[in-house]
Amino acid sequence: METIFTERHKLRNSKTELHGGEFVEPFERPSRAEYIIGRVRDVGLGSISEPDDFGLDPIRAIHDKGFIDFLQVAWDEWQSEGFKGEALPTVWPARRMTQRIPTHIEGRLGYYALACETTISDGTWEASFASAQVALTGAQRLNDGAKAVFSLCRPPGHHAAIDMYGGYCFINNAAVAAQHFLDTGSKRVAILDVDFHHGNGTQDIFYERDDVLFISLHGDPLEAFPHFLGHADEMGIGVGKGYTVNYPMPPGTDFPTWRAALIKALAKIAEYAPDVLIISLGVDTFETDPISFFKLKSDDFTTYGADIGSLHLPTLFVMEGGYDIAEIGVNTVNVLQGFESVS
Ligand code: SP5
Ligand code: ZN
Repeated sequence: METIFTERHKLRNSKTELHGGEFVEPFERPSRAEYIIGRVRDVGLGSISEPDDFGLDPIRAIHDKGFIDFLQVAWDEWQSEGFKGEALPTVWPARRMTQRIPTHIEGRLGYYALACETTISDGTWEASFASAQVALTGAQRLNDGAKAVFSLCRPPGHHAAIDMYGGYCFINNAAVAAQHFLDTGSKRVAILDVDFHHGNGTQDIFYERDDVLFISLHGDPLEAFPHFLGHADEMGIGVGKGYTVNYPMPPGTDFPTWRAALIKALAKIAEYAPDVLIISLGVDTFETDPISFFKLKSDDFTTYGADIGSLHLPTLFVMEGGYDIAEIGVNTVNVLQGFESVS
């Protein structure tokens, strides 16, 4: 399997994450991608290629224009205020307040943020843009005939909504790839999100559409980030009704339970018969992930990779989360090797 990767991910190198009331080194850090690409090389998964440049249009096809404009200037405007730390919001358009977009950067941060653990720092836009190009290049490889491709995106994307960033995500790479498929001939796309966290951004983007089936397996939002989306009764609206499917699961969920949900999800995907399948691949379901509560072991990733491969669909793997950094390479590549073992 070919991997799409660029060192430009390192431009996202924020120094701070708000965690437990303290500023800590971010869990989402550059070494994550280095461990993954290292493992891709060690096992000889396949060739590693730089992304092509598809520009801003495919990103604007998913995200709000004002939001994308904001991401491009936020760090500079924040710095112009003379602030010493990284950019994060301190105020939101909360219940019974207006949704008018402020002019001051502090107000705009609150308007466009869905969470404040994620700071905006120098290079964040550049890395996010490059990450989207990695996803787009993987999608184009499938269009050109590849059976499966690994887009080693960083920063991740699945929490980024139409006009909101957060949860370490700025541009929704999987959604941008899905729209690219639709704009280049696909009629139906399925996105299966196996990251520990609910893919609230992807759900938001496709909630009223029937050309993208979105299925997510995740920690119950009553107990886990993003806390305000991802319940089992969210199923889409309008023509999108039935095209969003959520499998929230409780703390301590082990692989047999998780896999039972996966098998149900795979059956729904097979029934939908998409032209292409996108996997939002987060490995923060691992038993020793520092911020998550599922109990998957390294071998389980191989097993479920094979389960996904048994669908025999053209498949684009888009990297999302995973924070046990020492094991992130093994767990991620196990999924890809499991997938290949049945293809
Ligand atoms: C892409 C992705 O995986 N984003 C995840 C963002 C999660 N950010 C907030 C995490 C809050 C974690 N609280 C954990 C308490 C552990 N005891
Ligand atoms: Zn996650």
